[in-house]
Amino acid sequence: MRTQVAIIGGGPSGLLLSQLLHKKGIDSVVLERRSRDYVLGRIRAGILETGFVGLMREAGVGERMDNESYVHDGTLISYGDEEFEINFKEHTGTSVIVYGQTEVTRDLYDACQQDEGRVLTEVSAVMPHDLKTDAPYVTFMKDGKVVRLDCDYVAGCDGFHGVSRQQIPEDVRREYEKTYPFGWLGILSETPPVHEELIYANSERGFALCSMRNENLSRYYVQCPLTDKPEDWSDERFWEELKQRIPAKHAANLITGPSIEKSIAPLRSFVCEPMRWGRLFLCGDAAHIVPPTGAKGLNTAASDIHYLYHGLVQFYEQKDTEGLDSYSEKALARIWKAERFSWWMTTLLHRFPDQTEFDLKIQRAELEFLRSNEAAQKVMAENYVGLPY
Ligand code: RFL
Ligand code: PHB
Repeated sequence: MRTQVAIIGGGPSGLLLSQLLHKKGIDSVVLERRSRDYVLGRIRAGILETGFVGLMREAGVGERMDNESYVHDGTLISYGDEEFEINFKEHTGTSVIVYGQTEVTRDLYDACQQDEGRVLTEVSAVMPHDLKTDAPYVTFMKDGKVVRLDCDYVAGCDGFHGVSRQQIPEDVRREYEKTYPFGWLGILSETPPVHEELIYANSERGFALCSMRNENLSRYYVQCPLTDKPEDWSDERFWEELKQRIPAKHAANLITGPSIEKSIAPLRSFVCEPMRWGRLFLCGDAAHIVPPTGAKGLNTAASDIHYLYHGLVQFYEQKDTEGLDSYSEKALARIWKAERFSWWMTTLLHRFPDQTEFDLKIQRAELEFLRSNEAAQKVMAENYVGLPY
């Protein structure tokens, strides 16, 4: 088999890249080790920046998103019973939208799978080869047979646990990592959201987040110890804990119901440098992870795809490799700023096991400064809606 761009991983990064290239007449094949239903069953991000929205439209898959998403002009931040709003629209002129990763991935699968053979699911033993030559290829197993896919370039979109990053030799690859001593327990429930905007809550019992997918589907999170298991948390225990972490006036309005999904995710900051090695380009979670507090995971994946897509178009249309040559540098410059913002929001809003009384006073002072200072609010708003590509 031959294609122009072999894409390892059929999550949002890989599918978005494939669909954007397709619109420009550039061939790609996506190799995904799971089934489509498995990928669509993963409940993850919910907030999309306008940059992401623009890419979905450019890929020709923006219609359902434009009809069914919800525009959010701001967010609430609370500490104890105190709360304040950060108005994104006022400070930046832009907003974010709520449209779940599940929906993004579904729209992309529907578009990509219109082309027979562009997305191959349930493949195994995926392995890129000869990445430092002009003739790289990827081998994999499909239906019990070994297949060879020749290509010009390989996009490593296979998430944090994929094979792509490991292809960069250890003496070239540098990895920067910070783990946090807690996780997020998240639930999805078919109940109306407690408030029209998201609520990021700092409380003495730990962080909580009230988010949503639509008017009858809510997504809530509470900070929990890494040793906890979802089975330790009955729905009742979850709701009781959430109520104690958000301001009383919202707790009084909270409509509870059975959870339809419950999972715990650890929090991590991680960056791999460089993001290019020979003909391999890493994108999204394959190259970097942020804690979810700033809602940047999926959005940083999208900015990588933006840079790589433009680099590939420049190569195929003008035989110019400038965009590909500067990919790693451009992508990393934006990533590190998103890493900083996600780390900052995580530090501002969570309880850390080793926090001293002094640390707590500083955290409180920072919240009060943000509450009262327009410049600080503008900085937060600019980062939250997404820095320019
Ligand atoms: P993904 O979504 O992990 O997709 C990678 C795909 O590659 C496949 N794969 C392979 N395929 C072939 N061969 C191999 N060897 C392969 N190894 C892996 C996988 O099956 C998968 O389909 O990465 P991508 O596309 O870069 O997208 C990134 C986003 O998914 C991610 O940044 C966000 O979901 C992060 N994230 C969250 N971000 C937010 O902004 N808000 C959230 O609330 C939020 N919650 C989450 C999250 C990530 C989580 N993970 C990764 C554990 C919750 C969780 C649990
Ligand atoms: C979500 O709705 O899942 C969500 C929203 C905002 C975040 C993280 C997750 O910061």
